[in-house]
Amino acid sequence: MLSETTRERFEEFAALVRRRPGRWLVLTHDNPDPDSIVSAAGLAKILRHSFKHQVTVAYGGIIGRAENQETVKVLGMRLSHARHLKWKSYRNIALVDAQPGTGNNQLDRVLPHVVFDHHPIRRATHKVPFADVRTNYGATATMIAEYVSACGLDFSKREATAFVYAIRSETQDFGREFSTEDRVVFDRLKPLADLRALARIQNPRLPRTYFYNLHQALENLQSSGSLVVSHLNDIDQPDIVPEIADLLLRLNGMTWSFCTGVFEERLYVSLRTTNPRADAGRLMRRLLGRKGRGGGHGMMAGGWIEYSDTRSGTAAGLQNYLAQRLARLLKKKPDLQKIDLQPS
Ligand SMILES: [Mn+2]
Repeated sequence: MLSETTRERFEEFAALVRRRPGRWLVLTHDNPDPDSIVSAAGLAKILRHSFKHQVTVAYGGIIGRAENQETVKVLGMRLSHARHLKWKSYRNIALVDAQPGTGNNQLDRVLPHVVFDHHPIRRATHKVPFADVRTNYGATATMIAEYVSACGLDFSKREATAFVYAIRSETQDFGREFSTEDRVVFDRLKPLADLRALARIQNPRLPRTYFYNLHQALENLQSSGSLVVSHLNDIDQPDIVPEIADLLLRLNGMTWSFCTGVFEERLYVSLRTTNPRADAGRLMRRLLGRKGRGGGHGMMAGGWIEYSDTRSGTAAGLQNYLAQRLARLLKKKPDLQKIDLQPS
């Protein structure tokens, strides 16, 4: 389950790690998803077991979704919040499932020493001493699993379970972008996984706020042609926004979905499409402009913008403005119509 590229890149990675003594910080992106969490756990395992380094795994934002909390539990991993870190005590920093300069992680002006990611490459990443960015991979976890194998390390039942879930959720059960390598790693780890634990991650207990937000999203549906939009006012964790966007894309007749939600000072946004030839990440950056931060892949993208910083001034104003602007960018009528779900 080792691609030729990984075999070569691993030697380079190993050489860099050997050259850099001292403690390592492995950082996920903010509000980490299973791909980011599992990639961080895998990289920490490599640094600890194959290179005998001390490692702290940390994240920014919130681990919001119940599925993601279960993933952390299954791995039994220790995760620190970035706000509690003593940054000076880490000589080395690795960033997984993200890149510097994207605004979706805690490394504002600091350049990491190592980057593993599968999003389109950013300019700042070219300055990173070791970066392995493979945009054809469906999941960063796939790449990390290959590195774990390159080290000759085995996967525990729990690790196999978490990797399988990460690949599955990141590719939406292989219904979204993925490569042969994702399939190879998935097929190899699936027989090692704990199916009950996997079921527990996939169907976790959910807090009441989840249903409250879902209800709100369904009450606020709008559309213009094959674009479906929904806005959430008060969310208690930003991860609900991409989750609703995924759900809305399943509505018959829709090819684009857009969801927004207000959290603290920011408006979080998520964009999804069924069109495999689209560039949702680029569209997202055009949509948010210079005031926002965002990006993504071909069929999925996300970002945020501080609403007080915009001409709209209010969250609701910005929500309407962005939905109309998106409709225009997609060459659809900017006057979105409310969707009535009641059967006629
Ligand atoms: Mn990812």
